[in-house]
Amino acid sequence: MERDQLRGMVRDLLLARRFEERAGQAYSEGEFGGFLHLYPGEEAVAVGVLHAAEPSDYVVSTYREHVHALVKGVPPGRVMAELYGRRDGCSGGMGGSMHLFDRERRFMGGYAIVGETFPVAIGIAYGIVMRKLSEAVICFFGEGAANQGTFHESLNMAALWRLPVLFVCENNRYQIGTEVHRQSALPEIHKRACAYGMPGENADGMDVLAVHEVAQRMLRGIRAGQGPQLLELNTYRFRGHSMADAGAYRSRAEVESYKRTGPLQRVEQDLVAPVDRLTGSSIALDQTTMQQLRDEVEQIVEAAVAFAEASPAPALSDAWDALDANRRHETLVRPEPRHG
Ligand SMILES: Cc1ncc(C[n+]2csc(CCOP(=O)(O)OP(=O)(O)O)c2C)c(N)n1
Ligand SMILES: [Mg+2]
Repeated sequence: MERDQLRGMVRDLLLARRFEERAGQAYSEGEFGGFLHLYPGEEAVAVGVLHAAEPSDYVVSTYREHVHALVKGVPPGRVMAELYGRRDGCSGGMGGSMHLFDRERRFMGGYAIVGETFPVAIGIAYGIVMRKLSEAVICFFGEGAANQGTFHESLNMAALWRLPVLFVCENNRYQIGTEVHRQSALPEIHKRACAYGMPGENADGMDVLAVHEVAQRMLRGIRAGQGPQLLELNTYRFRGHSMADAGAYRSRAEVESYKRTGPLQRVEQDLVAPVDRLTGSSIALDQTTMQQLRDEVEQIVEAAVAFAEASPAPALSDAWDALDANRRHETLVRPEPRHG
């Protein structure tokens, strides 16, 4: 790995953490409403996988998707403006936190329904096969979604038709307040791959370099036409399920133990320490570089907030113009503005 690539990954880890903390703060201050599911603790998953993606690869994700959008290249200001429900948001301010979308960057949506991502992913992948392209679809989902019918149906179909999909399970051990062993007969989700005749692997989702390495290898195979694969990444969320969740079902000791070995702590230990087990001292990041990166992401996030705050709310007519049926067929009649 080149030093610049490593630097980019560490920068995105820091950006992801800071963006989410700042979004949580703005939400607590009443700057915007709706649901808000934050990602601290899980950053190495999105960053490691998406640094192995090509710009031509597609991404579909869940409601916990801000970081996936950011790392796929959606500008931070447009993501923040969407959380604020503003016109310059990446979904025109009409989707909010759970419905980010950016066709140009091939970020094909956050989805609020558990298990909704799978059929969307295989539909896009089927389009890639029809056009004989060497592109991949990366489908992120939580371990809670692995017991939805759409998981089984979609993985079966993906394998049968050799669709180019990397299914990425973000196993953070909890589905809101239920721990995985209470919900899943087989909590090691990657082992289910054999039921569909596809390769399945798991890796430490707290270690960004390990994630990157396995995702790169799997994606290369998928783009080369080898069919779908299932990757399970073991991780943990440091905050509640959403801003409405105080997380009383987990002990403080458990949360603290994960925090001590979180993705940013790993970076500090592995990349900054004088003896670098992973990369060799020639590309290791020093403390000065780390501080520069922290300063850089602070500026990016504050600029994103300023951008969001300066953006107006969408007008009612924006919602009308966003209807795809309107654009394609013009069969619907715009309602007369109401007076009084
Ligand atoms: C079909 C469906 N059922 C229930 C819900 C309510 N719900 C929202 S998130 C969630 C838990 C999902 O857990 P997991 O897939 O592990 O994702 P995580 O939040 O841990 O990232 C549930 C049950 C929903 N959104 N959709
Ligand atoms: Mg979960």
